[in-house]
Amino acid sequence: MPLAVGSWAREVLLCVGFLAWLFVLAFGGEHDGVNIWPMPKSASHGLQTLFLSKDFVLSTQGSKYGDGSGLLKAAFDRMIDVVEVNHIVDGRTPTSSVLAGLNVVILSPQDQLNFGIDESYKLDVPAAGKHAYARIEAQTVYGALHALQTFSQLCHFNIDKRIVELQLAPWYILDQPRFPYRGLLIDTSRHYLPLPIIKGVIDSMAYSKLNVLHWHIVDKQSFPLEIPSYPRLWSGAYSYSERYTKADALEIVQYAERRGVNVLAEIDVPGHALSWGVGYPDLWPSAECQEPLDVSKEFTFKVIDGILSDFTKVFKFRFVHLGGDEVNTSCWTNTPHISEWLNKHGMNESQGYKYFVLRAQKIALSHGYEVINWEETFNNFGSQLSPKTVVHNWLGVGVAQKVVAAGLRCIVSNQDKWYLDHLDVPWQKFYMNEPLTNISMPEQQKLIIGGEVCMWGENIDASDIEQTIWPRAAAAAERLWTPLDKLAKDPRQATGRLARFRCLLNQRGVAAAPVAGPGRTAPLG
Ligand code: CP6
Repeated sequence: MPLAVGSWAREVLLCVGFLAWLFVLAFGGEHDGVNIWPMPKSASHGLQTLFLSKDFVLSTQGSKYGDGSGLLKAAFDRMIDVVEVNHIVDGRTPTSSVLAGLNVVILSPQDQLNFGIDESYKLDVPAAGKHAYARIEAQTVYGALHALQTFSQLCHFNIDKRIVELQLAPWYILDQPRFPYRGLLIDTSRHYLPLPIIKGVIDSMAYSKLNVLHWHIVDKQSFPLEIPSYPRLWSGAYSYSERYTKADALEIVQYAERRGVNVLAEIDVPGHALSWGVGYPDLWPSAECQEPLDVSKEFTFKVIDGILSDFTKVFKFRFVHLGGDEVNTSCWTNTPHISEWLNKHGMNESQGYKYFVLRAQKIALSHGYEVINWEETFNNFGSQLSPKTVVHNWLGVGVAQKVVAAGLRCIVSNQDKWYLDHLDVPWQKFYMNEPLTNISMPEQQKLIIGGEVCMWGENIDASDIEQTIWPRAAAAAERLWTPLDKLAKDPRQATGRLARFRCLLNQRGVAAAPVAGPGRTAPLG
C-alpha cells in the first residue's frame, strides 16, 4: 500500500512539475534560474532535479570525431573532476532520475584550432529516467568543450548528501559566441610568470569561454623567451630561472589548444624592445640611447625575421602581434648614424617609424601570419598598413569606428574600460563596454572581430594575477560571448549570477576577488 501511495504521489509531482515547466516556458522568461556564465544564446528548462551517476560516462556514439589526441576525453575528465563526481558516496544517490552519462556528437572530424572555427553547440538534458543520457551536439570538438563547461555549471555538489545534482531539468540550450576573438593579455616581461601560473590562467579562461591568450612575451624590461635563431636574445631575461625555453612555449601553446584557447604571441617593435639589446647591443641606436630598435641596420630586420621564423614552429595561431605602440623616435634623431641614414633615404622620424612597421609586417606576412598592431600604427599610417592588419585599439574611444570605416579589422581593448591593471575600474564598467558602439552597418560590424582585456604586468606577478584578472575579465567575457539582446541592460541584473560564477572559480582553485562589497555577495532570492 505505501508503495502505491508513493507512486501516486510521484505521478502528481511529475504532473505538477510538468505544468510548472510549461509555465516557466510560457511566462517565466529565459533568464529565470539560468545560472550560467556567460549567458547562452538560448536556454530553456524545467523544474526537475536529476542526479549524476557515480559512474557518469562519456559516450561518443554517432560522433564523426575520433579523438585520436584524447582531447575530448581529457576535457570530459576535467569536467568530472570539477563537478566532483568522484566524491559521490555510493548508495546515497536516489535511484530515480539518474543521469548515466553524456553522449557527445561532433560533426567534424578535424581538431585544428584557429581563428573563426565553429564554436557553437547544442546541449540537451532529458527530463527524467533511470539511465538517461544528456546530449551534446557540436560542429567541432571546441564547440563540445564549451558545452562541457556549460554542463559543469548546471551541476552542483550537494555536500550534505554527497551527491551531484542537476536542477531544473530538462534543459535545452543552443549557444554560439557573438565574437570570434575573445582575448586576455598577459605580460611576462614586467614580471616573469611561472608555467603553472600561465596554465592556471588558461584553465580559468576556458571556464568563461575566452579563446585567445595574448602573450605579451617581451618588452623593455626583460626578454624571457628562448629564440634558437638568436640565442643571445634571452640574455635579456631577469635570471636563468626566469626564462621560457622553446619547449616551455610549446607546452603552453599545446596546453591552451587542448582547452580551445589560441595563443597570440607578441613582439612589440620598434619601441618596447630595449631588452633585445642586452644580448645584441647592435640593435640599440647606441649604448647610451637604447630604444627604439635601430631602424638603419639590416641586422635589425634579420633578427625580426629569425624570431618570426622560430615562432612559426611554436605559435600556430593565424595572427602574430607586432606591437608598434608608444614609439619615441628621439634616439633616432640624436644618434648620428641613424639620422644620417634617415636623411639619405629622404625620411623624417615619422617616416622611419612607418618604414619599420611596414617592413616588420611584410616579414610576418612572408611567414604566413596575419598581423595585429596597436592602434598608433593605424592612427599614423591608416590604410598604408597591410590590408591583412588587425588594429588593436587601446587608447581612443571612436578609433574602432574609423578602423572599420577604412575596411580594416579591429580588436577592442579601450583602456578606460578593459585594462585590468586599472584597479579602480569596477566589473560593472567592464560589463558595459560595448564593442559595437556607434558602428551600425553590418559589413562594418563584422570587422570588429572581438575584444580583449589586458593584464599588464608592471604591478602584478604570480602572487596576485588571478584576483586581479577575476572576476572582472568574466564581465568582459560575457559581453564578448552573449548576444546583445541577452545581456543585462543594467549590470545589477547580472550581479547574482556573476557572484555565483566567482564562487565557482573559487571552488575550482582560482583566487577570484569578491564581486560586491562587504557581506553577502549575491542578493537574496
Ligand atoms: N606596455 C606596452 C604597456 C602599455 C602598452 N604597451 C600600457 C600603456 C598604458 C597603460 C597600460 C599599459 N605597459 N607594451 C600600451 C598598449 Cl595605462
